[in-house]
Amino acid sequence: MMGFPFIREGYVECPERCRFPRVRCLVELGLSGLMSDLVHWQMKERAWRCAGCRQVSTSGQGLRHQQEPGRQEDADTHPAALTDADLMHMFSDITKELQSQFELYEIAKYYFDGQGKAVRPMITVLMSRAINSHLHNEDRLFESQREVAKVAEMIHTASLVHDDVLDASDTRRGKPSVNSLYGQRKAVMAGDYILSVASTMLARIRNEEVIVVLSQVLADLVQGEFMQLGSKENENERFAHYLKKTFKKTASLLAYSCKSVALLSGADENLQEVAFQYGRNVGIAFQLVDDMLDFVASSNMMGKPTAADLKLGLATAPVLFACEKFPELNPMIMRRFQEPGDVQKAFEFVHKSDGLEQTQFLARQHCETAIKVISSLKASSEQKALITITDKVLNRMK
Ligand code: GRG
Repeated sequence: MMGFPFIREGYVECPERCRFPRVRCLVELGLSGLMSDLVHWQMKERAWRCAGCRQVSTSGQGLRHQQEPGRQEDADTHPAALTDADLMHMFSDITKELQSQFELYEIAKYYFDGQGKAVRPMITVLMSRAINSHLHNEDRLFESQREVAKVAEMIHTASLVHDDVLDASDTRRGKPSVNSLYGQRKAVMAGDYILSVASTMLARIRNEEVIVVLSQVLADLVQGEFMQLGSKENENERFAHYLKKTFKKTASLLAYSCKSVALLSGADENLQEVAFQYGRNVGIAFQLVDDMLDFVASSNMMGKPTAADLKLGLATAPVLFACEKFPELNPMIMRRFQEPGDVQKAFEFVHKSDGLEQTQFLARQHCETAIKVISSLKASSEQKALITITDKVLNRMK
């Protein structure tokens, strides 16, 4: 039996009778186009996604709510609950935009399956409503701002597709990567195609400043990836190089998406800067935590192998901090952990040092700065949710 995958979404009563009554029910109505085996199909037949905690149960039962330690979940300021209605059609809207010649469409829509965390569109929508509320006393979301949220997710996804080609990664989000399924040529073209459709959607917003601002992200992504190819000989310059790369590769998209929706709300330069700095700081913290998780989270959680960065020859914050205690790491960094045993030794040095704690501390500092800047906005549920998100960024496990 061969068919096209359709995801039908609807809101139903939570099977656990939770206090977040809106539970998204995803019912997959066909086999994935890969002639995947029936077992896989049955596993994915029903997935319940709670709007409150975003916990997913693929069996359709046993949904569990997880509260963060020491934090009372409040439905009024919960980031996912606040953005779920705005983003509920995002993936189907994006896949509609991607309609094309059959195979290109299949490949391009592969990651728009609701399995990503959708952090960028969520923050973009929250920022839109927080600024609209601050400026106009109404938290209505403009259609153009919703488009920016979609474009942000598409740029992110295209960069993931290209990243997996460059790193020859076999898995992404716990499933086979696009390149492993379709080969690198088709994957590169699918990434290009997602970007080109995103560019058209951006142009359709018809705001020249937003086009300029979001185009900068594309240049930054490529420059950030390029910077990652080289390490600085001089140890003092290494951390600055790493932070600059981190901004370009990860934070730029969040920073400029936030700035774009501020622009679309009619924000002046100061307010645009507030939005930009919030996105920049949360984005840097997000990447620092990502780099830390590479040393602590299990492969299952991350959907990719652990110590993947070391294996790729990359010295991230935990290693750079660990160098202070273990200068033996310096030559390993310069040879990109290529000698036998380098990866294992570097991994151990990081765990024997305070590199992970220092990375966490730096991420926390960036989150505190993000909270400080966003606190200058008029209080609203969305402004509070933007503060809550910093906590989620710091405590995330995947
Ligand atoms: C095609 C625009 C374009 C760029 C090419 C390859 C490249 C240049 C840039 C790489 C950018 C990249 C992949 C940065 C990593 C950012 C990051 C931390 C990704 C993981 O984000 P999550 O955890 O992913 O939000 P999910 O799976 O939840 O969507």
